[in-house]
Amino acid sequence: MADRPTLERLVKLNDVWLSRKDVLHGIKKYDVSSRKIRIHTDCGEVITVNNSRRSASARSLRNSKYRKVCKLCKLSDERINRFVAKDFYDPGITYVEAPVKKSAPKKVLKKGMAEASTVQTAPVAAETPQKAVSIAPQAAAQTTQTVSQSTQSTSKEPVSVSAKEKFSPSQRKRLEALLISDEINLDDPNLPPFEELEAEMVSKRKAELVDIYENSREHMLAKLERDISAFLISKGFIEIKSSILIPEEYIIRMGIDKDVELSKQVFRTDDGKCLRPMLAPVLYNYLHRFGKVMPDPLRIFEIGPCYRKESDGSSHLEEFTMVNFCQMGEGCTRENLVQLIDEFLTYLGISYEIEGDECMVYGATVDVMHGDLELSSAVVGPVPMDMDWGIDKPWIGAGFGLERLLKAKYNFKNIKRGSRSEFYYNGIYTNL
Ligand code: ATP
Ligand code: 9VF
Ligand code: MG
Repeated sequence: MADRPTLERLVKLNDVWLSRKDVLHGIKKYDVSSRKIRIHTDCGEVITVNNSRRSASARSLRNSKYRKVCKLCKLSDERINRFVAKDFYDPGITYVEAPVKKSAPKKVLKKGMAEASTVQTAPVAAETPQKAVSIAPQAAAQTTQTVSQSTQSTSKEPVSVSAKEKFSPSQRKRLEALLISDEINLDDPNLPPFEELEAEMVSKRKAELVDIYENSREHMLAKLERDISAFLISKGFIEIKSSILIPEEYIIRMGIDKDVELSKQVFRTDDGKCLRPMLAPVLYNYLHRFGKVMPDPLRIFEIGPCYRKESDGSSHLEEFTMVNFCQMGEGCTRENLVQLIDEFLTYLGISYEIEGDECMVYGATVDVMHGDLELSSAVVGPVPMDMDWGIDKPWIGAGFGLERLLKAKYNFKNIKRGSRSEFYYNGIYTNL
């Protein structure tokens, strides 16, 4: 028995098309991509369908049952008869028809429901210190605006059903994805019906995206990188851009042996290389090389993508952006490190607390926290590993995740909002 013919083959053989309402059309021409077929009918309609053997379109074409013939297509009797008689099929082949499954009806996902995320809370404008620069002024301004608008629009007659019943799980997911902050409480029983609320939020998000397009046109992650570079350069740090693909050997030289957790998180390529999980190895090499060239103290930094296999969702990305700044030589004290971190986070307008911690790479670390979120691990060297990198001077350094900084700044529930993504632009859901 042969497999069912593809939709593409059916279209080619039949030379006619059955609309959803079982109206028979002539096919003037059709285009095929790897996933879709676009049919141009003789009457001038253009229909795009999935190029699937199992689709409803494929099934109707195999069944040859039509309700009426399109008058505008002016189909000849011969074309219609050929379709009905199926005399183009190879009589030696029995085609398999898909058994009709009596399972639960397939859930039809509305646009964007599949990639829904979690609700966010409002940006941390209130705690922004005076010296702060704005990472993404639009996002903050828009959020504030939205809060006041939505307050007005929810002053409706109370609805008797409880909020839990009000939205189905998929409707809730869709609404959560559309929220940029906690501008709307989805448990509020006075909310309008789903369709109305969804339409209102979609139009706000569209307006915000258009506003970005007309005004700043800056991506919040890229803008943050630029702001951090400008800050560190102004503080005397030299900017580095090194390879993202690094020798796997560097991981081992960082003391991360095969049986260590971080080693299992490394994305390896098949030529003894890997995607860097951190910036430190190459920065070590720079300290060694520039240490021979530049005056003391030496200040260097790099900002760029890092990769780790992760399983925990809302604060971890597999592809994230790290800034690592470090100083070698004079003045490498804990006090100076903390002072630098304070100036850095004050400049970015992000509140923090300092905690002591331990890590397997450096031993004792100075962890920078925003609530429960680790923004950075910072270290006061020297450490024994320095020997393996040809470093014999004291150093201080800190590594911050940029997406975590955005999460803290805008109070995003999920780190994905500010990450490299096709689903979010500056925290705004893009599937509108
Ligand atoms: P965590 O314990 O939260 O997994 P970590 O201690 O493994 O983080 P470090 O190696 O100290 O992370 O990296 C320095 C900084 O880089 C972290 O403080 C964090 O801001 C950021 N970072 C690390 N891993 C990730 C990740 N998977 N996604 C986003 N940011 C990350
Ligand atoms: C602290 C975070 C080893 C002297 C070239 C710079 C640091 C930063 C730790 C980072 C890591 N270390 N993700 O080192 O600044 O390396 O684990 Si240097
Ligand atoms: Mg850490």
